[in-house]
Amino acid sequence: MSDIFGLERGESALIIGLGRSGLACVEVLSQFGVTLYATDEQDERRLAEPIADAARFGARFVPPPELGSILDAIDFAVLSPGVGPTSPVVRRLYEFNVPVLGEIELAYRLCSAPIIAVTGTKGKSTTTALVGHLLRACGRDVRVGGNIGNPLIKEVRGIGPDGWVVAEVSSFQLETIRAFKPRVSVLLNVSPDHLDRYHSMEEYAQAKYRISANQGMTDWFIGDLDDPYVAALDWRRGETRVLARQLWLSLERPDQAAMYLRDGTLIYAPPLGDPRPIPIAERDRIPLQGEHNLRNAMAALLAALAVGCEPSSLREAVASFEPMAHRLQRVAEIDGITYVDDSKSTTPSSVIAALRTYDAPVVLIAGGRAKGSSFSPMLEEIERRRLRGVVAIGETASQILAGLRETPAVAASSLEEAVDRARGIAQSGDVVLLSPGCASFDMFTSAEARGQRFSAAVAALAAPARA
Ligand code: UMA
Repeated sequence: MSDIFGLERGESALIIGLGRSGLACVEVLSQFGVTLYATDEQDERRLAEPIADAARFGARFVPPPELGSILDAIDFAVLSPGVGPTSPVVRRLYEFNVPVLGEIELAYRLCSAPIIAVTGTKGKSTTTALVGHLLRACGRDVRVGGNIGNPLIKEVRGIGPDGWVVAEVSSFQLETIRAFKPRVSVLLNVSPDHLDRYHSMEEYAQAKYRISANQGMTDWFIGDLDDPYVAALDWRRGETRVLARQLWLSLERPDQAAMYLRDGTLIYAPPLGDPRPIPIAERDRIPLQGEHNLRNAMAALLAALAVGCEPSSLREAVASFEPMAHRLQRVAEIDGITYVDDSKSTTPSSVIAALRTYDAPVVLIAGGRAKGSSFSPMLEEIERRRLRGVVAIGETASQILAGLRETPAVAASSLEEAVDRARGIAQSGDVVLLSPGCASFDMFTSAEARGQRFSAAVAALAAPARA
């Protein structure tokens, strides 16, 4: 690119991956008069629809084996987050020294509003949505996008410097940032995930740390002091990687935190100006369940405070937040049994967080496609908490069954059968919890589709009782 912060008519770009991010880039770049090519490593016969969508914006599809014919003419390439750095197409681009950017980086370069970026293994979407909600309630013009589902590049268009963009960013997206410099970065937690893409936890954590890589001393970094991978960035340890001003939340070390819990109330200790602690909100009025969600709320509140929201307006704002679908979402109570959809739980550690939310006996429905994380901590938690039972589904069902000694566990070949079996095991007062701890792609098109099927199966349980 001739100017790293601009796009010039007549430049040529290759879009890699024709999913949501790729198609959004095609649409936006077409408005800048960029000559567009697109490629995708999936079987071309299954790409008819996205190829046609891209063509509507003038992008020509080039199958990966034919890329050699255009690479000399490409000024830059835009990589979809799902395409890993070792993919054959990406290696090819590196050989030709073509600059490779991610969609987040491109969005940043086209954005005139300051950005609040949120990452972490768990809780990213809830925190991102809550930050957006808090800022809106405080009267700000806000756009929310990124890994949460709607590509950021489509949200940053049409918002001015007085507005705010709240971006959920994944480790995949952070791999390909260059200049991306959020005004506020939030790192919630780092626990094993995507170890089918990263060689080690260290490598995964390094990708997450990139969220603050370009921040300066007038920016803000928000982190959870109780998470060892995040706390490793604390300036008090002599760590100098994060230049931004740091705001820490903690439930364990209130004396070192800018936000902590005291007698059921979240307290803010301002790092600048009058240092007297300010009560922000009572724990009971935050409509999110579980300790992990309390931490998400604390991070979101710190982000809102960092950008100047009045403490007094945040109390009501946080209380009016509506929890997101497929995240510990209570979908029904039938015969005294509560059914909870936590389909967005795709790592073993999010299953642990979900189990810790409930005091009542739980029947857990878990399993799906593994993402490289060890199941041991999750299985230990299941045994330790003496669950009423486990119904295992998907590709990892036999692995889950084999790992349990004390807990009654059965397999089911469909989600409908799993719900039926869970109903048979559960007693009045119990919770039937779908918290798979795995990706959904072995049985469903997405975690959302899995959650919807769960709700439908639960609704079907209720139907005969109504008839
Ligand atoms: N493809 C290749 N080669 C590959 C892999 C994929 O050509 O090696 C092609 C596929 O054939 C497909 C396209 O790339 O046509 C898909 O691209 P993608 O996987 O990047 O998916 P998008 O639809 O663009 O969605 C992405 C994010 N997906 C991933 O990071 C895997 C979405 O996050 C995000 O919501 C969306 O951009 C908008 O920003 C989803 C996700 O699972 C929710 N994220 C992971 C997570 O949360 O753990 C990181």
